[in-house]
Amino acid sequence: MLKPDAVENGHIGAILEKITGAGFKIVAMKYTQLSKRDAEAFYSVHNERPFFGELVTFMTRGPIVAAILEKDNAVEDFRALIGSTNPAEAAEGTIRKLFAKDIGENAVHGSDSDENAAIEGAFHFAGREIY
Ligand code: 3AN
Repeated sequence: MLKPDAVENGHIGAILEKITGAGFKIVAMKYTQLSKRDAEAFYSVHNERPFFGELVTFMTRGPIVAAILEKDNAVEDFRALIGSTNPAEAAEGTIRKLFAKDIGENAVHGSDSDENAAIEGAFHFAGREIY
């Protein structure tokens, strides 16, 4: 997902260019906005964390871009491309270093495993929207 901060700041095009330039193929994509219920479900693994309310408020405050990306070693390579969760700790040239403000508003989400990528892809897309 390109998160609400990335959309608000006009970074959709630049971030997608980094993603496709790194060899990822976009197999599904949409511009949408999460409801409170959507965000609570998507981030349910974090529902005991102190920042959960803040995370849900942020993720629902404006539109996002959701996408499914395909590449060999996609999960690991995408996490390398986006950089650390906290942009202050992200490597130079990573998407979060370039486009994110702080650990809460960090521009992009990437799945942390193939299993979660399948769950998260199905959260956003019907089978006929995946090419
Ligand atoms: P990542 O997105 O890099 O996998 P996670 O899974 O540790 O990071 O965190 C999920 C989301 O929760 C992050 N994308 C981030 O926006 C948010 N988050 C993590 N830690 C904090 C924090 N200390 N304060 C506010 N938001 C946080």
